[in-house]
Amino acid sequence: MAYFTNIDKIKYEGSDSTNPFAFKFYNPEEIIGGKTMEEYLRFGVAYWHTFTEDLSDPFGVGTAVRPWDQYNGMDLAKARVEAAFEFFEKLNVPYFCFHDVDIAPEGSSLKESNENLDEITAMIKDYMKDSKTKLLWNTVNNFTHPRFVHGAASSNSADVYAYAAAKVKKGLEIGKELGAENYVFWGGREGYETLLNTDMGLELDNLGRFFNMAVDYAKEIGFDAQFLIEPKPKEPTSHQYDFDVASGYAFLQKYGLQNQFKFNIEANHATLAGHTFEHELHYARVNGLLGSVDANQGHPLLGWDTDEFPTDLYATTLAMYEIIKNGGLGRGGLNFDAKVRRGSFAPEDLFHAHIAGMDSFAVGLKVAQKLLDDRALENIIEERYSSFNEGIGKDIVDGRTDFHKLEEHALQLKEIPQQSGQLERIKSVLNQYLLKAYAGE
Ligand code: XLS
Ligand code: NI
Ligand code: NI
Repeated sequence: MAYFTNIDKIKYEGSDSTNPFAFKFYNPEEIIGGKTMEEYLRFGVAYWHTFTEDLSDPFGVGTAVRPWDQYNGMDLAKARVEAAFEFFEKLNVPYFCFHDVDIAPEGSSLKESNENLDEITAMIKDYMKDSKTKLLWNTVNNFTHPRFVHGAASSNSADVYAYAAAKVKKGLEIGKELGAENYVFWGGREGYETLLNTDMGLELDNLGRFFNMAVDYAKEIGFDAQFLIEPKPKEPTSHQYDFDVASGYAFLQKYGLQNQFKFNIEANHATLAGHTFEHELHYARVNGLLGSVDANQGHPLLGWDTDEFPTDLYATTLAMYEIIKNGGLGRGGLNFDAKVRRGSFAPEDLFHAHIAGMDSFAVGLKVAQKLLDDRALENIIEERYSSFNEGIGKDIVDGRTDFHKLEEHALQLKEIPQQSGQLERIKSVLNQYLLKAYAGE
């Protein structure tokens, strides 16, 4: 059955196109920096926001009008799979991502839930045979059901901990079955509301044990996906344990997991943590830990995870700058962990939103590649740190100094030359590149 009958395959028509169902900048075959845009950007559709989400918010019920609304239970789950693969094909995306509960309803017992998952997994596997769209990553939802009220792998209840482990075990098996490139752990409710009732040390140790057991089980079943932690500082708990890349990295090192995991970085989580998107990407990159990206954006006036589709070209450019410098995303991709606004309830809006996001990252890729080709920022940075290329600077970098030697150097200094950081000039260079890209230069 077809669900989006009035929409044809979305094609690239160029920046002059007035067709709302066409890409203006995303041209999958165009070569940028030696790779096609499709290979570089590795876009993914998030099943939960696009096929499961009803667009409710804390003040109102769902508004989404979806062509699969008439179904319930397992029929609904199956209709969503059919609609999803039609959507992937029409949008021409290489990847998708899901949580267990997005694809199949929970049953009245763990066993029944697993049976539902098996049935839908088999259906998805079948659809994947005739589709180019592959699984970027899967994960499990260990946060929605009331049993996870106090967390999952950081719960105070050992039974809940075991239940959470059983769900991840199943998630790893499904990932293997569908050939997932990655497996994601987002904290969900792994955090706390108040320290007044929390044993943080025990919770963190339990989390560390949990991740180690997940690594062991993936090895046991021969599931070779890249494991990713997705940091988020708050929401739903007031303090999430994997706050940002830096705290996640400390956690991984403490529990001996730093070689087993990389990070899945979400733009809106970065800003919630008081960072920029590019800060989180950069921090992960320079530590060799940039794995994948949840491509979205927050609202500048709202302090929660609004998960908007990415349209800020400044942000996509700086993000792609990091991704190119990383040599691409490897097995990761750009997953649109983004939902249409509550007012954008029509099925067509799902297409408009993805087209907007894909075009925005295509522009970002083009501008960032040009900035790098011209070494527009690289030269500025290189020059700025040139004092470390010779003399005492070179000795410091080569590890040939100690405090005696440095004091000796400092004592003979008469004047210390300083250079301007030229922030405004650099920002205007960035604008120049963005505007040149709009002009098609
Ligand atoms: C929630 C997270 C979630 C993860 C997957 O804020 O972004 O959607 O990406 O569990
Ligand atoms: Ni996410
Ligand atoms: Ni999020």
